[in-house]
Amino acid sequence: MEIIPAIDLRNGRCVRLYQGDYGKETVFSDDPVSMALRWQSEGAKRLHLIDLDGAAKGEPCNLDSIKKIIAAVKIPVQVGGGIRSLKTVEQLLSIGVGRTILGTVAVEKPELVKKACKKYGEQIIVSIDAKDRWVATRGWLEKSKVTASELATRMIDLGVRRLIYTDISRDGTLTSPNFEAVAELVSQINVPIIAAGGISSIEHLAKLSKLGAEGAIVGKAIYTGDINLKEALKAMSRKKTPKGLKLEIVKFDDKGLIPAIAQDAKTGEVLMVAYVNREALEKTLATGQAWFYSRSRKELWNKGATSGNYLYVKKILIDCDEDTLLLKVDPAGPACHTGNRSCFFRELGGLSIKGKDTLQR
Ligand code: AMZ
Repeated sequence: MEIIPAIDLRNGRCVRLYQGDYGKETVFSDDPVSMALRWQSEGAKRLHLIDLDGAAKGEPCNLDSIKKIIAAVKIPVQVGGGIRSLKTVEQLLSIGVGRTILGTVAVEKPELVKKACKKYGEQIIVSIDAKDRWVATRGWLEKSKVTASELATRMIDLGVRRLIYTDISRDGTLTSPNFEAVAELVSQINVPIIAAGGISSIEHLAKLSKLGAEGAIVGKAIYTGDINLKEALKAMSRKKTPKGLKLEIVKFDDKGLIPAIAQDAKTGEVLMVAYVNREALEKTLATGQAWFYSRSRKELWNKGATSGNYLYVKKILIDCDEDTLLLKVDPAGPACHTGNRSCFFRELGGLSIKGKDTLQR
């Protein structure tokens, strides 16, 4: 399970609120960039940035801090708070935000969520922030007439690929997460769920992982020291999937994809390169046949389902920086759709032989 440190921004500072109450604020740093660098140096693979002024005002107010954080860190960031138009989504994506988080518009302008998902896919997350079952909006200052579970179903119907669920009564309280609500959502909804609110120990993280949460947002606990981020990341990465691949370490890009090279397990010949998303990888693990994700058709494909030229996967390796997979395969026939054994059957011209000679060691 992914652990995502939160940086809540208010007036350019890094703060935490108690149950989202703007009157109950603790300032943890005047320098959000140094906080971001700290969480990155402790091993975080992603940051969760919330523009609290933006959430209350209805438009981004801490863009400067967000830009500075993006420029300073190497890891992707997801940003929420005040994103109420497609234009704002685009503005944030254009400055390097990996994923945008929509809250209020999920209740007030669902058609905008639909459009955004159609255009930006995995780069759109909907945050469902609930207090006593009811979803809150506009900086959590307003209560809607929709329950978390109803909103979740509506959002999936609109094409939302990932949800964050926050229990407002527990947020910033260092008590415990709302495990029941997370379990209910995970069983009800078939997209990844990231849990937030009240997480204050490694045991809480372990339990959320067991319930099937894809990720957990940790806020106050890492600022107070109740959770040591480094230790938590270490503890959670120990969990292995049945076949030994640590899915947690796989760095899917912001479209949820990672390139996978297929190599003949016997001859070492490189056969093809394609992309996989989490679902394709899980299907590969479950079936032993290679599954990929087609970026042009925007769907999963089982290699060989049409041609009969399946790739039977013997082993999956991940590279040193965890952003490329190597599938050692036993091909049932030619891997390339042209009928060639490998997709790499053409030599690209232009490399001068003279250059090759002079470059020889
Ligand atoms: O703490 C709060 N009062 C608060 C908060 N953390 N209010 C909103 N938010 C977060 C939501 C979500 O990630 O959890 O802001 C985002 C939603 O913002 P908007 O502007 O889309 O409703």
